[in-house]
Amino acid sequence: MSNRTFTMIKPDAFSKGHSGAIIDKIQASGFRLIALKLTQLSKEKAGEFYAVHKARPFYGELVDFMSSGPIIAAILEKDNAVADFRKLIGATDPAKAEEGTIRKLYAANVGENAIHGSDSDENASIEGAFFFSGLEQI
Ligand code: FUP
Repeated sequence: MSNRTFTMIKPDAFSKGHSGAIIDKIQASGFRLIALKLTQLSKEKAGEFYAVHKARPFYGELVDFMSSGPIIAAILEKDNAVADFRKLIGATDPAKAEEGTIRKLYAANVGENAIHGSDSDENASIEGAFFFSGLEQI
């Protein structure tokens, strides 16, 4: 699955009405939509998704934020998907993100940073399967 990545439009960007513009930008950058859904994470599910950050001081806020409202989860396909998508979304902290990146355009701060992008092929596969089943068919 090295040509696929996983993304979430986070509750901040969704509630501000940026989802359409963000999906446009993703598609205009050459990513194809493989799977997409509007959903909301429970606190428990958000905690599970971000379990790798459990020991970090921001974990509680991160779980509260990620379960605070609807998100859009999607699987995307493109050559070099993981690295190219990380470049498209920009640095975790929007203040450090390059001009034109999704976080620079739409994120308020490091906690509420508009969008998620998997950081490895392995995590793209794990995270996609967290939200979507039947992936072997698509
Ligand atoms: P990224 O891979 O860019 O999403 O960043 P990380 O995996 O390092 O962090 C995951 C999420 O934790 C971020 F999207 C937001 C949150 N976070 C904070 O709230 N504060 C921090 O200092 C770092 C991350």
